[in-house]
Amino acid sequence: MQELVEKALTGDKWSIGRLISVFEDRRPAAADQRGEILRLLAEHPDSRRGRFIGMTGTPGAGKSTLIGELANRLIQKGSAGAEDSKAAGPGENFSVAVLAIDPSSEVSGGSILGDRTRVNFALDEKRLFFRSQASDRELGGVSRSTFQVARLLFFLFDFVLIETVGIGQNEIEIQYVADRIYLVLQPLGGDGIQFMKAGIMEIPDVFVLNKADAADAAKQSYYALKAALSFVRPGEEDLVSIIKTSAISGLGLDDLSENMAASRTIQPRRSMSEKEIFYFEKWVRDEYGRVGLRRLVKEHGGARAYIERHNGSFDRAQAALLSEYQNSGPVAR
Ligand SMILES: Nc1nc2c(ncn2[C@@H]2O[C@H](COP(=O)(O)OP(=O)(O)O)[C@@H](O)[C@H]2O)c(=O)[nH]1
Ligand SMILES: [Mg+2]
Repeated sequence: MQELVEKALTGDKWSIGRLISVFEDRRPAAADQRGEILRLLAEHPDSRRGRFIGMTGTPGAGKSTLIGELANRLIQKGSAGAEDSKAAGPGENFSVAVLAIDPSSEVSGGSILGDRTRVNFALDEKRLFFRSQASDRELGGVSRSTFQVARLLFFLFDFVLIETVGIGQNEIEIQYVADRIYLVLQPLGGDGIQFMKAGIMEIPDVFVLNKADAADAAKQSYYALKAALSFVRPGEEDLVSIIKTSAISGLGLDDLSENMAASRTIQPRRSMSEKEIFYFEKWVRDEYGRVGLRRLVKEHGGARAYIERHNGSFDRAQAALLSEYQNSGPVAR
């Protein structure tokens, strides 16, 4: 394990893949292994404390294409260093992991969305890592193991870009893991109205108007977006960042990657332990339903108390609950 961790920290893709498989493993024994891996990483002088960046928006808006461009730009940049000792050291460049929630099962037929190849990464580039996960439709779009894998990548990369698809529950949920959220819109996509309905306009830190190579359409959409914002986030419409981009012509990509690089030094929205409490609860709900969650609250005072009782370790708490519920079933006695 020690050796895998050492190698993963150098960017070795095979080792990272091996570690990821432990974080995607749903068997009880894997929880202990995860705890051990994270402990080794947390103590290691070379480990990072990455920022989670959510890239969200309707299928076809250009998220994957933009992510490819952004990732390749971010690894050319270095951190300022001093104020953030756990980022790339001075003179060192950023490292970037992309976690794409694969949409291929999203739409029946699916073919228009089978787009994992759209991100062109040099395979031997150690500062870039790409992983796609199948989305779990019935569980609200985000894969069960997205958060698990994200908490591993947190220690290995300066940025973890998470691409989520569609609009609905999964888009709302991204706010619990992402430190900064970019909503990618395409001109005249009618997205504004859709997003207003779904309550998504409240969430993004930055709006990205992509495909601005269609200049007139982009201009119209810009004003439509401003109008929508003045309605949904009154008083904020001049404060929220709107960046026009074209992944094709390159317009705005430097601005967008600067904006993203700057997020390396912002305070995360939620601490890792807050995120863990949210996802622990979600995990109990997914795995054991409301009955299981009710028992957690009734017998143990809820997710926060349960994790605290297990030395503040998400993984120990998970292993403990798995064996507890396995022995008696999730129904409270
Ligand atoms: N004209 C134009 N097309 C774009 C732009 N960005 C992406 N596309 C195209 O839009 C389609 C969908 O892009 P994709 O990145 O897969 O969107 P995603 O579903 O949001 O990940 C592809 O055919 C891209 O080539 C852009 O800025 N301008
Ligand atoms: Mg995509």
